[in-house]
Amino acid sequence: MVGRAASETGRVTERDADTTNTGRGMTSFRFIHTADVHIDSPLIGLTRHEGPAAERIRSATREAFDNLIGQAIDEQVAFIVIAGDLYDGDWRDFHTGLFVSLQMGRLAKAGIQAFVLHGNHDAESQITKRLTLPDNVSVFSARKPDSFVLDELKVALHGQSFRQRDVTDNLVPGYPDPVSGMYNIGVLHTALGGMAGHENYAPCSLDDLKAKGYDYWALGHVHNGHVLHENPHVVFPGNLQGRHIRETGPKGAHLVAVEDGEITDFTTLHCDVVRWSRLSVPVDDCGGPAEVSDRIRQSIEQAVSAEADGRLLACRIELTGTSNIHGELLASAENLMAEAQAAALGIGDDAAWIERLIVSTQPRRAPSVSADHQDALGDLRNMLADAGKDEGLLQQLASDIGELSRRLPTDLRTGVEDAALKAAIDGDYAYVIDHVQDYLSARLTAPGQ
Ligand SMILES: [Mn+2]
Repeated sequence: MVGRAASETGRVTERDADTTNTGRGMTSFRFIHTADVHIDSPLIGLTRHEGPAAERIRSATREAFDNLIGQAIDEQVAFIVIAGDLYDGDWRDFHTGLFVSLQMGRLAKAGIQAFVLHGNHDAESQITKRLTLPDNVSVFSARKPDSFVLDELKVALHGQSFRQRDVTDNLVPGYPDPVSGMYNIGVLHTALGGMAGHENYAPCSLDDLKAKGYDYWALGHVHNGHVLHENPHVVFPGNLQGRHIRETGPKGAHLVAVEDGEITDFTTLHCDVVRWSRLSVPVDDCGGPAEVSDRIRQSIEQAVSAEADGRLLACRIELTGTSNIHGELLASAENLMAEAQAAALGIGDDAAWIERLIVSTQPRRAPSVSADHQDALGDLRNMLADAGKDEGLLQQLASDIGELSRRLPTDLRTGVEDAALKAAIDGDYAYVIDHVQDYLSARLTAPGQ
């Protein structure tokens, strides 16, 4: 079966010397490459939501992994590779580890090996609780680059787990030379040269990877799937299950078929049980909120049939366009959100769930307001305009908001899309005050106010 190259089956270099130069053997096998499973990742912002859809989202990372294991068994793959961040962080209790033991046990029963590498989220220093995993699971060492050899399949896997969260060295030069006569798979958790929205851990270049002489680089860390190169293959599978609105679209793992050292089939297995989607709903020609609600409902229904493929579709709705009722929309955002939720529930069978509704329309013309209103609004505008130049106030905001935003996790800080929030985090308080002015004006001039 599998041998850790340095112990049970002799050092890689010795094996290398033993191998007569016959090239790769005539073997064929299939394996699954996955990464960034983030099991039991806490879903930020979900606490205020209830109901079956929210429950579904809470358990989604587990269900997606359960799907993956099921597909590995159905496809009778030889092994699976998990290229980092199987766990999201330290386990709250042993349930997370027990769930993984259960899934690995399913693989063991089907005669499937699993090769696990730890990334920044599940680095040695991050995980304090441990469980002994079944024998079919091999974990790459965090001390030094490690190799595992599958003799019958003529496969060698090389990798190094993260010892601590912030690995800033290029790990690739330390990885061993390819074992000749074998199919060499490099397993690495890396941000490569620094991909947008990802901490630049274990940086390396595509050229470093290509030059190593391996056949396949099973990468992890970047949550958007990319095939960066073919022959040798350099692949980020993306995460297995989207966890929030910045992780939209289908998510899954790759099924790779290799015959005589060549990839003959490379497919994507969609394992996600919840799919995230941004729905941009143009409302330019809507004369009132009822029409807007209709438009929202149509948009949800279309997206469910076009994108969800039977899964729960978690939607962020953004109302766009130039509108005669811009102020009214801003003022009734809560109501529109409830209408959107009602429309989602109306489709039935947990087909859709609304994460948020954002009013991003622009006013078509200046709102007409009474003279009294105009005076009061004028005062407010002047006050706010002065506020933007008030050093004392700006300093107060810098201290209060600055303190809050420094406490936010990096991925939240870098992922903010709301313009006012982003300005607040970036320390542009004059913009924040300006934005408050637009919002207050719209609220105060909306009908019924
Ligand atoms: Mn990572």
